[in-house]
Amino acid sequence: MSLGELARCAADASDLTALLTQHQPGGPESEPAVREAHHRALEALRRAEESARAPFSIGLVGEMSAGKSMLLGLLLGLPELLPVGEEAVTGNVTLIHAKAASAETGESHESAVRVEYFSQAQTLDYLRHLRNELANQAQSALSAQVLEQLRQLPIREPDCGELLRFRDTYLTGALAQSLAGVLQELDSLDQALRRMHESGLPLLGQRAELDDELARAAVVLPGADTERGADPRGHFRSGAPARSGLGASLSTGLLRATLPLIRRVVREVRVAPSVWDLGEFPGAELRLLDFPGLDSAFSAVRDQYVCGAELHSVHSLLMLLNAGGGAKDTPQRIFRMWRAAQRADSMEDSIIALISRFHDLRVAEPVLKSYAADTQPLTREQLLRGIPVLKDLLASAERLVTPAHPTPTSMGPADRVLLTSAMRALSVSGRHEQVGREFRDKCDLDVKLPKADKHAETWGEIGRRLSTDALSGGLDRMLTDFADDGGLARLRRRLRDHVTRHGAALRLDQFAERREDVVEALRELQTALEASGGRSRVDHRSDTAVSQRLTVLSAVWMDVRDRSAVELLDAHRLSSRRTRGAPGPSLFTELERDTAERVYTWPSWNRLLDTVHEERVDARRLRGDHRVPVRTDEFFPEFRDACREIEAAGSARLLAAVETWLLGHQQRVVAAARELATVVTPDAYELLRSSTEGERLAARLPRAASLQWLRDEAEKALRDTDPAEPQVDDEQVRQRFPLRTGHILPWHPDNLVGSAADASSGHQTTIARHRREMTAMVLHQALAGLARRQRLVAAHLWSQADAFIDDLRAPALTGALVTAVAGGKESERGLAGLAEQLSLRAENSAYSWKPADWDAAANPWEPGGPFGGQPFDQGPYDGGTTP
Ligand SMILES: Nc1nc2c(ncn2[C@@H]2O[C@H](COP(=O)(O)OP(=O)(O)OP(=O)(O)O)[C@@H](O)[C@H]2O)c(=O)[nH]1
Ligand SMILES: [Mg+2]
Repeated sequence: MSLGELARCAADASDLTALLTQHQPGGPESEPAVREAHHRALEALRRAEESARAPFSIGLVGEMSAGKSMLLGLLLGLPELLPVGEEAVTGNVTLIHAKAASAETGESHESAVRVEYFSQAQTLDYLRHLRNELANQAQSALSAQVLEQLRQLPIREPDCGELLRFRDTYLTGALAQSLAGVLQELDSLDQALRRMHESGLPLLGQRAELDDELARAAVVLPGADTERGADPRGHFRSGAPARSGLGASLSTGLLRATLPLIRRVVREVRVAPSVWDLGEFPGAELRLLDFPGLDSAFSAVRDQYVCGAELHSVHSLLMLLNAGGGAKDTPQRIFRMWRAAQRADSMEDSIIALISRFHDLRVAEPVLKSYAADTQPLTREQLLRGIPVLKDLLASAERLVTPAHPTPTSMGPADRVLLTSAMRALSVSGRHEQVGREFRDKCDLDVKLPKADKHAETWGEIGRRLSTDALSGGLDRMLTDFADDGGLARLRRRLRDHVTRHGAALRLDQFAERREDVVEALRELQTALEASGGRSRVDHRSDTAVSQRLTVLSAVWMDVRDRSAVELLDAHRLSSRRTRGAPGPSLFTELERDTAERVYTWPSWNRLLDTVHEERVDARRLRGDHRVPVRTDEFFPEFRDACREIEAAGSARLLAAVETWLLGHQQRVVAAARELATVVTPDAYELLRSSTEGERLAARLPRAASLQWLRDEAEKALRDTDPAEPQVDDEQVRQRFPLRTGHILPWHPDNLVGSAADASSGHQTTIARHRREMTAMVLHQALAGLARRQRLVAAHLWSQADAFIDDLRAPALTGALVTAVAGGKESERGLAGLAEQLSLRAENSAYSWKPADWDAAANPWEPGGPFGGQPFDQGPYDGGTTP
């Protein structure tokens, strides 16, 4: 399966959505079961389409303060993009839509930030999660009866009242202490809901544009803001976006107070190609998600809930192991959470493990120095024996990324473990020079950067000393890459390789579940429709027959439309008549001939020639008292009139050429229309016309079968826009006039040598040359006028044909034709017809629920197949025991 498959799934989802939207169950007659199933199906289709169209997404996860937020900002070239800080800072998920900025853009920048609140349904779900969490944690302390009461506690409104009353009655004293984590979350949620009600703003299900300060309030954990964490305000952006709508009513206080109701913050970022060329990813786009640290004492229950929900849509994980903290079990826990959220088999394939803040690795300075200084060859084995904390970290990182059953395309574990340091990256990129004072202080850059640089250099030395043989597992390169730039270039390359290699498969894996949901939902809708007696009197089987033919017809029209934009502009190719199927001379040739004929008949030429012949004028005898033969100016009126006439004639020639061109396409148009007529019979056509709306739709069909109306359009365009007198003013013509005025013809200094006879033939040659020049100029003028008209006609025909194609493809026409062909009226196409249409449409779509689609017959292991259904152990491949 490929990305093309995903595109098809998205398109099919969109088609089916259109079908369902067209047939809304409204009105009192529709049953609640149908309405619900309809709603669920639409929802499943929406999610499936979203998933199929979604760009590749990568989540950054790990324990708190592993450096996720900072690393993410640096990857995109915006170190201050996200709030960072020494203790748990991130309290909400941030989704970053990262797109490639244009090549001219020197810097990465952010273009918008918004907050998205939980919907009502999500809030209820979160409340149920808290209830179930309480029940699980209090299991051993409550009597079976009370526990059951808790489990059954109804949650129908976004309101904590019931749960709080239960807490006050049963969850007190020491039990309350042991449940403190969940109870605290319940309290925060209660306060958030109260605060929302007080504000009078219906926040649930809403999204709002924010500025930097508000965006910060929406992600930073309470308490982390003032004491900890750097304020990134405005250092990287030229002015915060203006807020409007709901965003304008939000305040920092309200966002902080309602943080438990926030689903996520979304940021749109344009990444400069000089930082990271996102053009290498499908769609030149990536989604990156910054998660809260998953071992924070502040908000563990909520974090896990929110992250669990978001992990669902993530294709791959960057799992950060904090080198400064040593190996922990948080990553394994996260992995389990992820596995629970996804269903794919080889999840390890889609994890990249980063040993982050690597320069903070706890190794005594002298030990490190001794390895760097030693001149003996060094093996991985020796290094890890001397630095066990690195050995442990590498081992736990490799475990994370090693699939139990590696596939041939899996990257080796060594390819998916990286050493990184945001500090080193910041230092090498030089961006620390641009960050704000506050950020610098809070991240303690003045102390951390030099330390990072020093350690990086030492590690770089060690990397260069390490042996490069297979046993080193690439550790030498990992270390030197880390030393070079904090490992970011290596990370970006790995991500690109990863997406190239696994992108399509991972996205399809994830999509598979959404597809199943759709199939299930459509099947339920089908059942509900049939159970409600929803059978229409119209047989919608004609649907396919009609739409297929309409598609062919509009394809032919599209071809005419597209060719008109090119071919009608080519005067060398257009011709105004056809003789016995072959095109006559081109418009260009015709015009050339017209012009030559016209110019050659000017009386002035004869006068000139007569002068040369009869009077045998010899220029040498020309004196001031001699009669001046012909002046150049005398040719001007003839030249001007010829320009006007030839240009005016161009209009008629062009129209004739357009007509011929259209006739060349007529046959295909008629053939496609005839094909449609095999299903839209005269009876069906009459039925279609029997209503006002139908009449209007029916009017399109005769047009679709003939190009005559386009010819009339071309004529109209020429008539309406061409002025009666061609716009050739004297001044313009004068500029084109090829002879210098005020001279006499045909005396040319070259002809003054030789005899009188020589002079005469020389004069004739000059006359011929003048005539050619004159012809060329008139032709030039005529072609310029013709080109203007060609553009006009081509543009007009293109837009007329385009609008007409839209009409042909409009679902209204298809729908009306289907109904008419099936012998019904438009009014019968309500919900009743949906059951049939649904089953027909789904049959050919990516969401078919018919088992036939799986092609069971082609399964070679089925009885009767080429392998005759033999069990493996009886076949020729029985484990090598066959001689
Ligand atoms: N020494 C060092 N400090 C780092 C590095 N990366 C981040 N930090 C610091 O570590 C602290 C935590 O960084 P964050 O990016 O907020 O970490 P996080 O994983 O997002 O933390 P939470 O969101 O709170 O879980 C900040 O003070 C950073 O300045 C690094 O590579 N080296
Ligand atoms: Mg963070």
